[in-house]
Amino acid sequence: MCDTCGCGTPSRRTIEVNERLLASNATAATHNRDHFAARQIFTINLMGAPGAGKTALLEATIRNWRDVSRVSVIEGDQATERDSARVRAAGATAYQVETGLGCHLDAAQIHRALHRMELARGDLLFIENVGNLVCPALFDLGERLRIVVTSPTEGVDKPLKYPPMFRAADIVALNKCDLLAHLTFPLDEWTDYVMATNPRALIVKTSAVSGFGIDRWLAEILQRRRAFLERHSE
Ligand SMILES: Nc1nc2c(ncn2[C@@H]2O[C@H](COP(=O)(O)OP(=O)(O)OP(=O)(O)O)[C@@H](O)[C@H]2O)c(=O)[nH]1
Ligand SMILES: [Mg+2]
Repeated sequence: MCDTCGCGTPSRRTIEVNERLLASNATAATHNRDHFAARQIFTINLMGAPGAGKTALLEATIRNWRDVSRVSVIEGDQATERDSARVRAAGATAYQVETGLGCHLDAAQIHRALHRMELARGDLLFIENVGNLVCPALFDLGERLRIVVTSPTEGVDKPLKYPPMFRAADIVALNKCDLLAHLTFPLDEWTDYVMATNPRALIVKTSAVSGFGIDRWLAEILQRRRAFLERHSE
C-alpha cells in the first residue's frame, strides 16, 4: 500500500490526512509556479508508466533544443542517478530526487530541488516524474504543462484504465511509434479512448529512437514556451 498518496483503504482518517496532504501540496505548488514565473522558467511535468520512453524523449529533446535555451531536468526515481546521468550526457543540467518508497514527486520536493540546483533565467525545465500511471496525476508540482508519455506496447486500453492520468494531460505523447508496424495496436481505437477521457488533450506521435515526430514535439513545446514568456516578460 502507498502511504503517501492514499491509494490504500479509504477510512475517514485516511481521507482527512489525504485532504491535508493535497492542500499543503497545492500551497507549495503555487509557490513553485510563482518562482518559475518570476524567473521565466517554463516547466513541464513529464509523466507516464515505467519504460514508456520519458528519458529517451528527453535525450532527443535536449540534443535538438540547444540553441533555444538551456535545458534543466529534475529527475524523480525511487532509486539511482541513472536518468540524471543520461540527460547530463545529452547536454542538460540535472538534479536527481530519489523518492525511496515514494511513488510520485510532490511540490515540496521540487521546491527543495530548486534551491539546490543551478537554474538560470529562461531555462526550459523538465520534471521527469516517477514512472507510474497513478499517483503522479494527483500532485501539482507548479508546472505549466503536463505531458503523459505512453507507448503502444502498454496496450490500447490505458486511457480507459487510468483516467486521472490521461485527464491531467495537456499533451499525450504516443512514443515508440517505430514499433507500430510490429504490433497489434488499433491506433484509431486508442485515439478514441484518449479523446473520450480528455477531449482537450493534444496527441503527438513520436519515436525517440527513429526521430519520427520529434520536430512536431519540439514545435509544440516551443510554441507553449513562447506564449508563457510573452505573458511573463517584464
Ligand atoms: N523502439 C523504441 N524504443 C524506445 C523508444 N523510446 C524509448 N525506448 C526504449 O524503451 C526503454 C525505456 O526507455 P526510458 O527512456 O528509460 O523510459 P522511461 O519512461 O524514462 O522509464 P523510467 O524512467 O524507468 O520510468 C529503453 O530500452 C529505450 O531504449 C522509442 O521511441 N522506440
Ligand atoms: Mg526515465
